[in-house]
Amino acid sequence: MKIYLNGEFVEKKDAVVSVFDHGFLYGDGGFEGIRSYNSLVFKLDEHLNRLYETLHTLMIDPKMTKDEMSKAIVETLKINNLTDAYIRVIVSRGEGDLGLDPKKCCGMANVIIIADKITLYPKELYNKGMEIMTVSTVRNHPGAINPQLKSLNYLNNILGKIEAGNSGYNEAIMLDHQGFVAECTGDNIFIIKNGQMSTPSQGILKGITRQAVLDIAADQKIPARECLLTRHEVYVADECFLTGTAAEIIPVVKVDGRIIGSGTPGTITEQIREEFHKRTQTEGVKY
Ligand code: PXG
Repeated sequence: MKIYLNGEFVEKKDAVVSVFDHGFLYGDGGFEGIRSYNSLVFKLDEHLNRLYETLHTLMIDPKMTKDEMSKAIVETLKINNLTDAYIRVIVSRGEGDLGLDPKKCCGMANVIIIADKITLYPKELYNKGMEIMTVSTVRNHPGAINPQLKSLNYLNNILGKIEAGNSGYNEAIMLDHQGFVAECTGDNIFIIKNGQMSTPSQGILKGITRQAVLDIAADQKIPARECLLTRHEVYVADECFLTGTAAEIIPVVKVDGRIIGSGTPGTITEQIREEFHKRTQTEGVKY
């Protein structure tokens, strides 16, 4: 496996950065998780826009244009002979001293691109649907670390994931600072009730897969809205599913012990999944 590290391709064992990197010391940096299918990078521009927005707020300069980053991603896929891959782009603050102050860092961000294969959940969960719970760990307050930042500080989500795992669940709903349903630890959430699709509007990472699903809904004339959602509305929904680059689209059939709809993946969920799959095979940046 060859890894892109600051403009060069190196073997996995040589892909190392300093222990003084503030990404390691403080989670000071940003990242993206991207997928390619059938030699097409899905929604590459959208992922790069989100990455550069995160870096803008963090005031980290990767010293690469989006175009150069895009080329580096494609090169990483080609050099590793991957037609279907999960791509992790990491931009960390770079080396500094042991203090917090980013001004004392060298100003040279570390840019890393790893391309590999992953499947997040067992295949049968996609067919049967998943059971999830709500965890007591609240999603970051938008005035603290805005959930829209895809920063290297993922402790909020990791604490949620640990809580879910301790109770035997793979994934969990996190509420926002006002008690509304926000999202899951690494996925956005959707419900469908009486033909109407809804997804939370606040306290979330604006998922690229979430937007792809909203676009499919618009094209297929399925009414869809971004709004505030309560747990009650999730419990009484006809269908529920999660979206994420890693997870793709996964049906949810039970939440906090409440059966959702018929307890099997819903028909609109399946319709959306099918179209999503079709688009991933035919849309994207060719390499
Ligand atoms: N919400 C959060 C908090 C995320 O981290 C999503 C939603 C989905 O966004 P996209 O753009 O991917 O549709 C994410 C992204 C993992 C893992 O191992 C998950 C993400 C990132 C990195 C790792 O579960 N999810």
